[in-house]
Amino acid sequence: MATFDKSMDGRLIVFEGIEGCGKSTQLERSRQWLVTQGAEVIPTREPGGTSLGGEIRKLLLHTDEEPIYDRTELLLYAADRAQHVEQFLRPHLERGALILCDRYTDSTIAYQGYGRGLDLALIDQLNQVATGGLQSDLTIWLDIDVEVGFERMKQRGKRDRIEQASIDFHQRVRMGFAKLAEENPNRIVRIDGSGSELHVAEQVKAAIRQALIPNQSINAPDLSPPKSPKFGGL
Ligand code: T5A
Repeated sequence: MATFDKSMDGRLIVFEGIEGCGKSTQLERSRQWLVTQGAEVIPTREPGGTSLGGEIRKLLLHTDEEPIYDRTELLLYAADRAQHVEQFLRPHLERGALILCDRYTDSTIAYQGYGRGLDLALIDQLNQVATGGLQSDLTIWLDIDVEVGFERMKQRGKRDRIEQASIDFHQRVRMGFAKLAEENPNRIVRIDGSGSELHVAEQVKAAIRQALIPNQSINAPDLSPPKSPKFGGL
């Protein structure tokens, strides 16, 4: 199994949360802001960050002719991730890019672990196999009430297979993210996603700044920017 080279220059920032939390909106806002700061920013997502992943995404979210069993679902997300890490994330990180990723390993723990009730140790192992140990440098968890997320998704129209799961399922998923944030305080930052887009964007910006500029907080992980001036001016 390939292992992650810790000397990579790039940075991986992940956006997580329940349905309708606003992560895609905030990822795009962050991308625009970071570009104006002179950073080379690459947006991507899971599932579906590669061509193969795009096919897996269709299977996962839009299959309604036959049931997808929980373990099948888990393996499909893992397959998407393995391809994404090897083909996309690792090469871009190696050449020093700043990647913004819509969902990553914590989604599997929250949805398939806490939501579906699959074994958390097994999911950790699978995440390890799929990523070769590649963790996010910063994960921004946009936290909102399940009802608020549902209301936003309702206004947006048709819902996919996972969005159609019960409210209890999504409550468990949210609890999963809360547990993950509690267990990984140096990697996961909780941001209240219920405010206006602009207000949330300001908080996201602050979290990214803190993560990319060294020594800003004694609790911040060591995310010193690479020697290249890629993240200068933040
Ligand atoms: N999944 C994924 C797993 O089960 N396991 C895994 O391992 C992985 C990786 C696909 C599904 O796959 C599951 C989780 C998902 O069910 P997805 O493509 O990320 O994942 O699907 P969604 O979570 O549904 O993502 P969306 O892009 O559809 O929703 P977002 O990103 O949560 O929200 P966003 O930004 O699109 O906003 C939703 C709506 O709210 C509005 C927006 O304009 C939009 O209409 N909005 C706001 N409204 C008011 N105030 C704000 N602050 C707002 N911010 C956004």
